[in-house]
Amino acid sequence: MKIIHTADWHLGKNLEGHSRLPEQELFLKDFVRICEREQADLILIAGDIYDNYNPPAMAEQLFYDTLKQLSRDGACMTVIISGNHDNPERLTASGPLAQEHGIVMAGTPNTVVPPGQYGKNRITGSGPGYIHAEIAGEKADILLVPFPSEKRLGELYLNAADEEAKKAESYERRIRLLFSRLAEEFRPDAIHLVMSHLFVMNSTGDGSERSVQLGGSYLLPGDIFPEQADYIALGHVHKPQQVPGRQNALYSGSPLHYNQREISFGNRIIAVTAHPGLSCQLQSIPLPVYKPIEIWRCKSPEEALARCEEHSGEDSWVYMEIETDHYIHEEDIRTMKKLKADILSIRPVFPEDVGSPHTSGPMEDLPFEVLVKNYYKKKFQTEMDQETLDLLLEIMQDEEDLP
Ligand SMILES: [Mn+2]
Repeated sequence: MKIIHTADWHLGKNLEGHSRLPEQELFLKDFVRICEREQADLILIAGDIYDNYNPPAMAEQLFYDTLKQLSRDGACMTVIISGNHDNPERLTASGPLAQEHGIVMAGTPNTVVPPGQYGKNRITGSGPGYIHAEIAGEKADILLVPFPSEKRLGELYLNAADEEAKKAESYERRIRLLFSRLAEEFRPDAIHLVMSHLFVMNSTGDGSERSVQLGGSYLLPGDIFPEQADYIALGHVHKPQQVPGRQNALYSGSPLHYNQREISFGNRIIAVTAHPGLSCQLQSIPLPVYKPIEIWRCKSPEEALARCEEHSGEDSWVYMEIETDHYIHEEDIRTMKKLKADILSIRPVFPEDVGSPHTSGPMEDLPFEVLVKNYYKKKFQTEMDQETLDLLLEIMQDEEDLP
């Protein structure tokens, strides 16, 4: 069976108020082409289809058009789970209509997908959080764990008059219990798949899910997934990566760079060849950059103007940082924007800021220590003494070490 794994499309997402739908449309066309070329039997979309609870109508239309094409008249099954950005009810509202196109949708961890014919394939059995499918003559069991927020996880156990579940009070222990129970649904002669949208520890920086990282309780260890799984398709982290210590657990990453912190890595989708009882073969399929996000650091307003003229024909998003000793004239700003479309911001960098950590990159990339020192200096006009800094770092460390 050929499986294609993708996630974090964030359809309808803006960049500084500019729509990314034209780029997303280009990606979706490529995606349909790739799935057809690979003759995908099963497509897994691991959450954050949309960027928010009320996506623009255009984004929904794009999504439905794409799903219909992916179906190849019902030959291919597509399984979709919701991420933290999706509205589970809205995402899955079209479920009954989508069934004939082989589309399976799960909004929350307690979703029960009805068994039956899905296009040319079948779901032969199901329960909360899993399906038993027959796809292209092979059996596949898929555990479906859409974004398991505290609340949704709570609902899952609400009616369970079950001492073990109630005792599993910590988030991590409850998720672990959930996965180990669901793994009991794996049949010995089927391909064992897991889909989820969550944050596993050691996944490295992408920026877009920063609040979740800081939320602490949502961080999970990489060994949380069932041992028996042949492939684990994850969403949530935008940088493609493997879960440390778990070769077959991957974040496919998002198809586009969604902010300037994401431009350092390439976007991709994952192709998986799987058969019951055999280990999976993974292949990474790179995606083009449809419209790059660039940071232009210019030594003067004149250089900035020249650069705008030189690159006026290029289709890119640009953040400009311009070294200057005076505010940049309105007229120059207008000229720059006229010469080069899609300048997202123009930031003057004054002599006193040159070389300071603030200008070396986005603030979020700086170590905590540097941020604190900068803040302290700004606030009190004096350097923070080492003792105070050490104390603060110690407290932060203790916080991180909490179970
Ligand atoms: Mn997410």
